[in-house]
Amino acid sequence: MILYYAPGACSQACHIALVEAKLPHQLVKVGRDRRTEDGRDFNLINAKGYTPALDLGDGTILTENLAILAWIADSSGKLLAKDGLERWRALEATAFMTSEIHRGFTPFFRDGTEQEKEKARQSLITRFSTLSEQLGEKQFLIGEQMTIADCYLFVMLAWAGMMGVPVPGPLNDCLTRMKSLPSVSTVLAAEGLA
Ligand SMILES: N[C@@H](CCC(=O)N[C@@H](CS)C(=O)NCC(=O)O)C(=O)O
Repeated sequence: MILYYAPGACSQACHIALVEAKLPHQLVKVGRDRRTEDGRDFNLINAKGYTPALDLGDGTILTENLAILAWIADSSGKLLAKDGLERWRALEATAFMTSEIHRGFTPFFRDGTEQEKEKARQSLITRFSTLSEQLGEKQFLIGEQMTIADCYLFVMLAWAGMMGVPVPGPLNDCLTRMKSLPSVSTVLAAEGLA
C-alpha cells in the first residue's frame, strides 16, 4: 500500500489512521509542483491532482479522505465500529470535517482577502464549537476509543492553531492528548514536522 501525501496536509489524517491501524504502507511525498519525490507526474497517478491518494497495493488508486479513512478502518477492523450508531456518528463527524471544516479553511490557503479570512474564521469558530460540544468530556469525539473522525480532527486542530482560529478548551486538550499518542508522533516525525 502506498500513501501519496503532502506534509501537514489533510492526507495526514489518512497517515495517522494507517499507523494507528498498523497497516503496512509506504509513503510517497507529493510537492506543490504536483511531482512525486521520485520525480513522477502526480496527475498521472491521481487525475484530481490532490492528496491524499492511496494505492491499495495492486495499482488501484483510492481518493477522498472520507473513502480512504473508511477503507483503512474496514480493512483493519479498527477506528470505526462495524455497526450501530457509533459507526454512523463517526462517519457523520468525518463528513462534517471534510465538507464544513476543511473547506472552511480555503481563504487561508488560497490567498483570500482579510475580509474573507475573517468571515471564514467566524464560521470555523462556530463549527469547532459544535465539535467541542460533541466531544464533551470524552477522550475522543465519538467515545473512549479513537475513530477515523479523530484522525481528521487532529489535522483540523493543527490548522486552526496555524491560522489563528481559536478553539474551545476541550478541543485544545484533545489536541494535546493526541500529540502524545505514539501513532501521531510517528506520523509527525515521518512527515518531517516533529
Ligand atoms: N476532497 C478532497 C480534498 C483534498 C485536498 O484538498 N487536498 C489538498 C491538501 S489538504 C491538496 O492536495 N491540495 C493541492 C491542490 O489542490 O492542488 C478530500 O477530501 O480528500
